[in-house]
Amino acid sequence: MSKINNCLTGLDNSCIPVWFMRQAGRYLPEFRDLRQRNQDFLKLCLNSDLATEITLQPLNRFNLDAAIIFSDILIVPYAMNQQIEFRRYGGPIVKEFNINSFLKVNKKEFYKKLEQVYLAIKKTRKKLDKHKSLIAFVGAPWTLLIYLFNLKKDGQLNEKLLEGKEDEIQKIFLKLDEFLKHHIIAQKDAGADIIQIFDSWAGLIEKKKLENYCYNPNKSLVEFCKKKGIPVICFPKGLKENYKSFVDIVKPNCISIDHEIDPEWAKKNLKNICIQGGMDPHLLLKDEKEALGEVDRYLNIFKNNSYIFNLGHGILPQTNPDLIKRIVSKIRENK
Ligand code: 1CP
Repeated sequence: MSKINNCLTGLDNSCIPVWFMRQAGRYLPEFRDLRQRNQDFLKLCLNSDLATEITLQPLNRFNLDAAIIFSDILIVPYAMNQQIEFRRYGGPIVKEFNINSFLKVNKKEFYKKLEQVYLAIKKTRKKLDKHKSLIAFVGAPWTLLIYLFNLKKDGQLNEKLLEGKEDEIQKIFLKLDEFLKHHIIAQKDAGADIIQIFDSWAGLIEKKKLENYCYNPNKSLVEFCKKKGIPVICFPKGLKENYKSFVDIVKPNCISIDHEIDPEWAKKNLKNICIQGGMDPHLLLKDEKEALGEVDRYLNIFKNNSYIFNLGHGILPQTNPDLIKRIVSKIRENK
């Protein structure tokens, strides 16, 4: 059993495992090099050999406890008949969401469109040390809706686009729930050990809609994972003090905190659960001493907890890979 799986299931809290969100990505020269030669991001995700190679790039450099499969949360809407454009800057967009083709999605065709993702998981699992976890993931329905409806404008919610769409949203959420579960189980069957659910835009939901748009959809996916025996990590980014209700209601095996959450508050308020992450990725752009000091702070606060070291969001492209190496060494020395 891997260290992270032991940590998630409460079997062993004697060590602090480590991995990073966006550990495969633009801060690595070998990724930039490969990306330069492969301009189409979607094709890259759907090429099992290249996706395997990218997934393993950070593990070839650093002594991490997990690989996270190189893919994207928007691969699911893609397989649900939507046209996705991965822009070089500004992130991905869905070109004219087509609800008819979305609701008509066929399970067999869905799997067929994603077969390279499952093959990449299979190939990665084969090459990965058996003590290391392979993390697969899905986007939560709300975060996917952000892209389906193009709801985000300069980091803010364009609320007008949601007006009068309650019924449509419920239909979309139901369909997403069904197909996200198909994607979860297919990733598990291909060899993934853990599922992380990214609700990266949970912070944009108004409080009275949290139950419908965040807690309930996450809970349905978490209960499914638990029923299937798959350890599950949730990352409802931006929820602030509502992280507590999220944990109480959704009950994942592990909760990934973002960098707005005070780790002392998390330790006190997020009970009976493994905690992951928290450190501000921007601190990795400052001087090394300050960054390593902050790593120490997290290790100290969570020394008697079930804790997985990670950041409060993905590694930024400007990060120096040598610093990642030093952080990993520091965590290894911390017995
Ligand atoms: O141009 C490039 O090289 C592409 C940049 C990139 C990468 C490396 C994108 C476009 N996606 C990815 C891979 C990716 N996406 C992974 C790989 C595994 C790893 O972490 O190493 C994962 C887990 C994701 C998940 C993802 N995609 C999320 C959830 C996590 C998060 O960052 O909050 C989200 C919101 C996306 C959408 C997306 N895809 C790509 C970008 C730049 C974005 C964010 C855009 C935005 O801010 O709206």
